[in-house]
Amino acid sequence: MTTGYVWEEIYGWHNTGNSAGAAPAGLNAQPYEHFESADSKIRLASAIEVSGLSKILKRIPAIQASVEDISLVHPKEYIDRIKRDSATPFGGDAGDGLSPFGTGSYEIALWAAGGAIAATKAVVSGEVTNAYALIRPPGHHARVETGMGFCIFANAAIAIRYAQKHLGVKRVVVIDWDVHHGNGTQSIFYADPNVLTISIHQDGLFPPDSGHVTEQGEGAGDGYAINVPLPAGSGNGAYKKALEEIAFPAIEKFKPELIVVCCGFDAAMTDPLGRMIVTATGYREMTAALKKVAEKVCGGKIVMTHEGGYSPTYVPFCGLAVIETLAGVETEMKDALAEFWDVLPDQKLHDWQEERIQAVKSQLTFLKEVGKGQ
Ligand code: 9RB
Ligand code: ZN
Repeated sequence: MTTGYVWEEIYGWHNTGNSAGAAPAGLNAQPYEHFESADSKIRLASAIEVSGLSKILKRIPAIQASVEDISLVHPKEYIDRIKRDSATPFGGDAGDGLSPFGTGSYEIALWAAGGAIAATKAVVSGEVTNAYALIRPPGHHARVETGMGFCIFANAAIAIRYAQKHLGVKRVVVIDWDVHHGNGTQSIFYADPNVLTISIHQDGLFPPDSGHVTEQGEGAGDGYAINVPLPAGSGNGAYKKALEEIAFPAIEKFKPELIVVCCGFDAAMTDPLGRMIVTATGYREMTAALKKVAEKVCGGKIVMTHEGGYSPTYVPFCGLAVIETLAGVETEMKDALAEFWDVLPDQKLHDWQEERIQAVKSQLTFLKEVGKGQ
C-alpha cells in the first residue's frame, strides 16, 4: 500500500495580495494578509518533511494542466481571461471580486489542476493506493464560467473529467468536507448521474444561500447531489455521524470506482473563517472511516485535493493526521493541543445535531429510492 503526495513550491507563489482577511483593505480596514495566503499550505508541507512522513510517501510530480484539460470544465473565454489578467503587473480577480490573484497565477492554477490530475492518474493506474494533492489555488467554488471564493479552476472536477475521458473511469463520488459548500463542484456535475457529489458544510456560511438539503441535482442527475448543512459549533461527533449516517451509505449504494475528497481544514478549531471545532483527531478518524468504506467499494482508491483551511498553526496537525492515516502510519509529530480540544464537551454529538442529520437523511431521494444508482 502506497500513498501518493503532490506538492510543488510554486503553489506558495500564488499571490492573493493584501486584504483585511477576506474583506477589502483600504481606508476602511488596515491592509493585512489575505486569508488565503500560502502560510497554512507551506507549513503543512514543512511538517510533512520534518515529521519524516515524506519519506514514507511516494512523491508524485505535478504536471501543468493543458488548456485542453482545463477545457474539460471551463470555457475558452474564461481560461483566456485568467491568462490575460495574470500576465499583467497587477493580476486580477477570478470573477466574484473575492478571488484576487497576482502575476503568474494562471500558470500556478494550471499546476494546481495538473497536481489533481497527476494524483488521480497515479491512483487510477494503481501506482499508489491513494493520494493527497496539496495544491493551491483551491478549486471547489469554481463554476464552469467563473472563479469564486478564492478558487480559479475547479481542480477536483477537472481531474474527474480527465479520469472519465482518458483513464476509463465512469462513476465517481466527491465528498467535500471543507467547511464551505462545495458549490462549484456540485454545479459542474448537477445533471450528471455518474458523479455523486456530497458536501458537508457549515449551514449558510459561504456562498450565501447555497448548499441547502433541497439541492439534489437536476435532469438525469436528479438525486445525485447531497448536501449536509451542519449547525455552527459542530465538532468531531457531528462530523463522524454525518459521515456514518449519510455519506457512507450513499457511497455504498452508489458504488463508485473512485472517491475524490475535497479536503479543506477550515472546519477545524481556530480557523478564522469557519465556526466548527473539528480537531486533528477528528480528521484522523474521518479519514480512517472513509478508507474502510473505500476499501469495500473501490479497492481503497481515494484522491484528496486540498481546499480551504486558514489556521497556519493548526492546519499542519490536521493535514498530517489525514495524510498519515491515508498512509497507515503515525509520526512522532503529535497534535500538542489534542489534550485540550479533543475533550471539549461540544465534541460529542448533540441532540440538535443528530436531529439535523436525521432530518437531512429523511429528505434525500438518493438514499430513499431503492434501485437508483445501481
Ligand atoms: C465578503 C464575502 C468569502 C468568505 C469566505 C470564503 C471562503 C472560501 C473557502 C470566501 C469568500 C461576502 C468579503 C459574501 O475557504 N472556501 O473553501 N467572502 N465573503 N461578501 N463580502 C464583501
Ligand atoms: Zn472553505
